[in-house]
This record gives sequence, C-alpha cells and structure tokens, in this order.
Amino acid sequence: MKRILITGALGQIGTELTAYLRKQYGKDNVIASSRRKRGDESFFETGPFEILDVNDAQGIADICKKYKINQIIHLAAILSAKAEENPQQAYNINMNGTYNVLEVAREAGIAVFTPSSIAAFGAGTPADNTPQDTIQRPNTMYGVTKVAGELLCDYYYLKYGVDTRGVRFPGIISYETLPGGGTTDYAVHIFYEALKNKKYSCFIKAGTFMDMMYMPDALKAIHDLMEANPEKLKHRNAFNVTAMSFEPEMLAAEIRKHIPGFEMSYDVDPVRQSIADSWPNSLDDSCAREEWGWCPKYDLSSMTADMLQKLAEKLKIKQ
Ligand code: AKB
Repeated sequence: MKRILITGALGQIGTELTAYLRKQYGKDNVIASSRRKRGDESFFETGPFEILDVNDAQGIADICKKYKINQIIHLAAILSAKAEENPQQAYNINMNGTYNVLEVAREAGIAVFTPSSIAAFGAGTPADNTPQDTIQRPNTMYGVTKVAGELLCDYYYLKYGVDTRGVRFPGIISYETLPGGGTTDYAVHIFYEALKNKKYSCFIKAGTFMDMMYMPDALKAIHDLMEANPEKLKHRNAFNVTAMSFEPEMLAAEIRKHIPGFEMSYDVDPVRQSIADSWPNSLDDSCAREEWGWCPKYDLSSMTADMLQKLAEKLKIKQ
C-alpha cells in the first residue's frame, strides 16, 4: 500500500497533486505538508495535513514514522526568479531540504520523487531540442540547486539504493493555484488578465521560446514515473519532459482565437528575461517516452481552450 508524504503541498503543483493522488490511493494515504497553513481552508478538510519545514530533518523523520510513509514527493522549493532575490535562502531551502529528505529516505527505506527543471540547463547547453544528456552549467541559484539535486538523488540511488526518481519540468500552466516566483509564470498570469481585462503586460520579451506543460500532464508525469518499472529507468532522476514550446506572441495569438480583442504589451523584467534567455527553447524528451511511456495529452491549442474555460468558470466570468 502506498503511503505518500508531499512537501510543499500548498504550492502550484502540490495542491492539485494532493487531490489527484488522494483519488488514486485514498485520502488517508496521502499526507500534505507545508511550512505554514495558508490558502483555501477547504483544502485542510480533504485529508491529513502537517506543518513541516524541510529544513527540520527530525520533523520529516517524525512525520514519516507517524504515518508509515513509503514515498516522499518533495516539492518544497524556491523558484527561479524568487531565488535570485535571496540566493542564500534559496540555497538553504532547495539544497538542505533535499538533503534532509534524502537522509530520512535512506534511513527509513522510502522512495523519493524530486522535480528538477529546465533551469538545470544554462547558456552553454544546446538550446533547440536540448538532449537528455548534455552540458549543464546554469548561472542561477535555482539552476545550481536543481543540478546539484539531480546529482544528489543519483548518488543516493547508487550508493544507498534509495529509489529516487525525477523529471526536469518546464513551466507548468494551471488554474487552481498560482505559481510563485518563477520565470515561466507569465504563461499563467496572461490567462487571468485576458479573462478579466482583455489585455496583458508581459515581463518576458516576444520571441523568447520556453517549454511548457498543462497541469494534468504534469500530475500524470509524476504518477506514471513513480509507478514505472525500475528496471527500465536509465535516467531515473532527471528525465527531460515537455508538452509544448512557445513564445509569448504565439500564446497571445492562441488566446485571441477565444477572446478576439485581447491585447498584449511588454514591460520586460531584465532579471527574468536573462534567466529565460539562459534556458532551452525546446527539450528532447525521447528518453522519458522510451523508458516509462511519457506522452503528454495537451498541446498549445487544447491547453489554451481548456484553461480559458476552466478559469472562466472558477472566476465566474462569462465568455
Ligand atoms: C520557474 O520558472 O522557475 C519554474 C521552472 C521552469 O522550474 N516554473
């Protein structure tokens, strides 16, 4: 029986992953955790919740013991743009948090999923169709912690046999919980502004391509990788995964098919722009497809249609 602990469960991925996994494995088998209680109160009525700071190794161990956890999905992290505001804090949470989770997993024989990111690549990486195995020299603190996290997870698997697994996520687009502090966040904000005001001022320059994925595919990626046959996993901790690659004008044009008067302007943020410029334009995710059957369902057009419909329902806006 699966007994899963999710760290960072109140974040963009965590809130939806908690509900998704509770449907699969039963509500009492998925323990949500976060540094503090915030957001929608109804979330806390859907199943077990614990206050947990990933810098508190003993706290992680205690919760794992209390609930007989056999899988940790370690989502707690500071994202790229926020990490550049306070690199020391980002190092502490992203690096030491991952180390603490791995140490508890080693001692208690727990499997671990840790998301890496397109941020694990840098300016020297081939930008188009970025290969699975290639140069990784990121120049952001977030990227540094993601590469180190990939390597640390490999180490715990090779040295101690901890069942570590992970993917390099692109920007995730969703309507339940807003992302916080990422470079790809424009691709979420744009939908809110399009529906509310029919215009959006974008902080990323036109022509800047990045990989993206709609939330239902991201949830399925985590689930499917954790259920995959371990014997087939050659790249267990850092699978390239993607669903689409676009630049802001392409997204705006797609939104205009549903909201004809939508206007896009630009107020480029130099910090987030330079991060985006250092990331790939598009990933090659063939290893994930071959090794565990990765196959996303949503492309730019189906994601945009679904996102506008679901977000309009949520915001109670008539289209
Ligand atoms: C970010 O923009 O920081 C994240 C990511 C791509 O890891 N969404």
